[in-house]
Amino acid sequence: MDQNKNLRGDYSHINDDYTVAQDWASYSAAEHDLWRKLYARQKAILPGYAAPDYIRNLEKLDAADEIPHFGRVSEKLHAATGWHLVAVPGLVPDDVFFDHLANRRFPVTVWLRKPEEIDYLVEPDIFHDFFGHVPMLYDPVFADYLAAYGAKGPEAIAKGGLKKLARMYWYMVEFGLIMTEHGLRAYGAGMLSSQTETIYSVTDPTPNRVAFDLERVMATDYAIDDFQKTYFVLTDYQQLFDAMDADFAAIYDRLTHRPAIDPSVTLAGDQLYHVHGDENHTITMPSGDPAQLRHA
Ligand code: HBI
Ligand code: FE
Repeated sequence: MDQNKNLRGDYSHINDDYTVAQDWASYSAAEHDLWRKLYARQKAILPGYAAPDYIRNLEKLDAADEIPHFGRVSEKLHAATGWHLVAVPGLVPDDVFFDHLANRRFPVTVWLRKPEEIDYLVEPDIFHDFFGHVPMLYDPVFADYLAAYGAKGPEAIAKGGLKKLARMYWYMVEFGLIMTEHGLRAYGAGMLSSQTETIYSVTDPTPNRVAFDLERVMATDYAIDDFQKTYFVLTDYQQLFDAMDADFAAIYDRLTHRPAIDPSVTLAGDQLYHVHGDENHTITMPSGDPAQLRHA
């Protein structure tokens, strides 16, 4: 219990698996107002920057008018991809988190940020967890990937690979980009719950954009308090599911003896996407062919 002492949520009534009651009736009118404001503001910037699958699935959630009721959402979500939402007071220990994912239970924080935190907060709140993460749980391939990813938890903990496994979550669940026929799009929860990073991640020439490679992701460090210096790019979500077949223990062994890669650099072996930053959002693909990005 003391490991939760400096966390914001109320951990005094948690179950063994760190779940709590959502207590939906306890949300105030002001909190529902703030939810609507956050939702509308974020939704407005999605076209042309967020992945089309994410936008379509967000609409299915029908969560614009009030703070969502996890039980009602879980009924629809479970019918679609077998996932449930479970209410938690905030961050939970890694082993607990992985076990929830492996069993298709997505932990969603119950508290909402304060109005003065509308642009940034340190710990994930219900808006980050729900608006950022839950839509992708409707995507059958991504939903299967995330359960398979969770099942990798015990091995990572046993083999000292936790940090490497966590990088996979950070880069491919929180900050993932996908290349679509219309160009780069954001599907990661960390960008999609942030007004500024959604646009930055798709259009700014500054960060590195590296084609997804499991070992490269697991080797790459990250900072939690600023925009990412490196994003990894999928061509489809199936790549994530297929990557779960790799020998993670062998990767952990190989990486143990190597220093982490600084996200501000690229390596000779990287397949890079180059965003030119012009008004047409031209992108040079790893193959070298220029591609035209059109805003949806
Ligand atoms: N707990 N509730 C919650 N939500 C998270 O996203 C979360 C967590 N605990 C650990 C964690 N994420 C990361 O360390 C993952 O990479 C494991
Ligand atoms: Fe998150």
